[in-house]
Amino acid sequence: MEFELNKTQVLLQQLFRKFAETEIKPYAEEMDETATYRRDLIDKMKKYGFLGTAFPRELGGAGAGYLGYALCVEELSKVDASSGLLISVHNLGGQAIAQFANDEQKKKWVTRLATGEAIGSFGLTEPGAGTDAAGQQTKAWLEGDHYVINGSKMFTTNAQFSDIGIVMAMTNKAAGTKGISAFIVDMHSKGIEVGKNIKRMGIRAASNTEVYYDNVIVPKENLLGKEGDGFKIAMQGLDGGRIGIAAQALGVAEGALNEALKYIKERKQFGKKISSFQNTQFKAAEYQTLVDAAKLLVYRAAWAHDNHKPFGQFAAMAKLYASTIAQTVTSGAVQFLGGYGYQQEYQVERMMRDAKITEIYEGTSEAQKMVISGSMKVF
Ligand code: COS
Repeated sequence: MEFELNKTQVLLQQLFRKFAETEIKPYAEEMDETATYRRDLIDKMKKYGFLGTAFPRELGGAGAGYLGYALCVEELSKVDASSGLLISVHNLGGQAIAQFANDEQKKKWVTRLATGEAIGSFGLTEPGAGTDAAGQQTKAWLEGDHYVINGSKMFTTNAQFSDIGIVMAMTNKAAGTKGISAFIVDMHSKGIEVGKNIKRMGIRAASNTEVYYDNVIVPKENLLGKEGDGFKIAMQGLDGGRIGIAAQALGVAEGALNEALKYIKERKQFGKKISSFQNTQFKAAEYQTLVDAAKLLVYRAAWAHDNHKPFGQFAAMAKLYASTIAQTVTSGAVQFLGGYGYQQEYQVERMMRDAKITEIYEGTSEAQKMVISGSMKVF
């Protein structure tokens, strides 16, 4: 059993960390405050190939697998959860397409996602279909050589930047989950309207909006798999996506702990550095243990993915646990900083707000428990 990253992974980790510290961190507070993601940062991440970390080399990606991708999301999320999310949802949409695309579709769509030329998104959630993802109201029907998509999707991350999306729609309502189909959609198509960025508690710099599909014409050849494969494509996509969100939660927790550790070594009370109090040391020890346990779960899920082993349950466990400890650690970091921790100027306040969403999106903690218990094959 190997508990260490290999040389390439260590180099990648260093690259992601340096980029996060020098390019993203200086803007994290401003992007949170203005609720706007900087386009120049997206361009830089494209240039460095971050968007293609997990995509295979033959399609134009970096070929670093899900472990490389988890390292990317983790390192960026240490300084800014919205940056980690951008990469993660691009990968969620792109990999769901890559996994089920035929050769033509790979050539036409996946290579653009793998090189970062195009930004990806994932359209499943609707105003009335959240945890019950099967309750799709968006419809698609075939008319000659094309499908027509009509409906709306809620909370679409990357919507304002997205060029290529995977969109799920009902093609046969009577067939339930087997009546849902998945389409590759050019997000600049006529009839697509991207709503306003939704005001929210955390990940404020991210683009996350409702998207309306008003009789959007999609060529027949953009159907992924067969009609009716959409639910399974979405669920398998989310199995992989959850590794990204788990890595994001882990990164946020580590980022908050790093900030707190810096602070306690400087802050003095009762004539001593507060790091010298055993209460502080014991709390730090608890948080470090939680972070390390989450890291093992996240890396195990990524490793299982990369080694073609069943990974859905591992991904759900990693997301459930990492998102839970992210609440404890970010809240504890704010507590370490006391009144300063509650101020916007110190980053732990943003990190505590950012952590909450990791218990909600790409499946709530309750949905993760459904996946985990379902895989236990005893209920
Ligand atoms: N991979 C492949 N197939 C899967 C699957 C997976 N991970 N999960 C479910 N399926 C298949 C099942 O095998 C079943 O197929 P059969 O009918 O052939 O047996 C079918 O899909 C329906 O599965 P199930 O009955 O378990 O579906 P439910 O409607 O009960 O949904 C949950 C189960 C709640 C776990 C699922 O809807 C879910 O994950 N919800 C959360 C959605 C989410 O993460 N949303 C955020 C999206 S971000 S935009």
